[in-house]
Amino acid sequence: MSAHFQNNVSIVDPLVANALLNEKKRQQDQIELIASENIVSRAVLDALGHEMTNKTLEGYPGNRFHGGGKFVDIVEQAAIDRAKKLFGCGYANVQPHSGSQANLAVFFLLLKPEDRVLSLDLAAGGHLSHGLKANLSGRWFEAHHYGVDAESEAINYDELEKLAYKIQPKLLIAGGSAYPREIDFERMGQIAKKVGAWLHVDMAHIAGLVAAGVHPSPFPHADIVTCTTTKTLRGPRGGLILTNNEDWMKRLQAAVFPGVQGSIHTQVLAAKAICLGEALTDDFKNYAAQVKTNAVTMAETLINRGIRIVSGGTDTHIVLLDLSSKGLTGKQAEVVLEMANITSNKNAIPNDSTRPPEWVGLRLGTGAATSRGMKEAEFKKLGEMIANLIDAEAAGDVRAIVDRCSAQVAELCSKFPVYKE
Ligand code: DSN
Repeated sequence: MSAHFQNNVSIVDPLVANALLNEKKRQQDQIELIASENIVSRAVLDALGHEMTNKTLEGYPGNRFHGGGKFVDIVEQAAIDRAKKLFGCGYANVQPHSGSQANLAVFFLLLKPEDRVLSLDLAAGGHLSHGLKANLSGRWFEAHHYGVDAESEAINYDELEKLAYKIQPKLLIAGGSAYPREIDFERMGQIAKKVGAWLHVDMAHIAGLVAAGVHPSPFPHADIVTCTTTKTLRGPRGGLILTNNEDWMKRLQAAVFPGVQGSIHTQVLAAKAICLGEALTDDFKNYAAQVKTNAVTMAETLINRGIRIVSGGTDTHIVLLDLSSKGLTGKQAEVVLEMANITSNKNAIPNDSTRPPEWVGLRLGTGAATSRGMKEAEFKKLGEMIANLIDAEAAGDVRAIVDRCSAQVAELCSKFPVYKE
């Protein structure tokens, strides 16, 4: 057998092998609080590193442009069937390479260039693929945005309705990447109908919570739903598109392929099928409920320590901190947390600066650490550590606190290990 089939990465490419090893160790040694991350099962990892990656296929199960696709057909059909069952909808396209690609396919299906869309403002928790000027969606479509209520920092549906009447969008988009509160999909569906728009829900962040029934479902209110499989759904990097509109299915397939994508990431399809199967279990329902409980615990702990939480709390896995009263930027907090091996990300908060280095928000999420088995006691501890680190950074003297928190993080990481060797 040739060396090509035998030599592993440490023989072929020590530089990459080393980075892979270090990344694995980083994941064991750090507590991951980035809200868009999670830790997939060993089974999902098996699929991602599988020989199925060698297979090139275009088209859909039973109707392909290449031969040799019968085993990929099995996994794609399983992913479709499981997605439909999990989210209670009639049609699923499981091919999008990412959430942004899924959104692009929806635009390709429903809009013409310069059509109007109305979506959540980025600083209020929206997503760049919903019409940011620097994104294709903002260049090709006329994007308008709704924000959040100045006081509650949650969506004000009466205001949104007024704006929707004024803008008359063709597509109303719900969802985003830093909105911590439950979204009233029923009300949004009513608003969309009143103004003659379609409702597109991008549930990328909360898909796992929706799957487990701990966040209301966008169905039957949404016309079309997209998500990633990555975040609370705890699967591989990739996207899904879901709908109940039978008339759209054929055009939706064409919008994904050949509309915005070429061939499928075949091994990712297998990983998607696995994660969707996992999400149908009672274990996953318990996991998702714990994700939410942990977020509430962490938010309450931080509030009790005098840190302002945007919207005063959370109904999801996201806890968004406003560090302005501490005189800190999100970046400063992100750096000091990482010194203690806690990973997070700076984020805009409502009415924040448009310049990322000046953002005063820090976004935390509970999906990944909950996958390690951490519960309320650990998230209370994490909340206290984060508050200590922020206070120390604000006081300009972090060394002792960083040392103390690093030791506590190391203890938690060894008690809640990730993958076995
Ligand atoms: N949208 C980015 C985030 O939420 O972090 C990546 O998915």
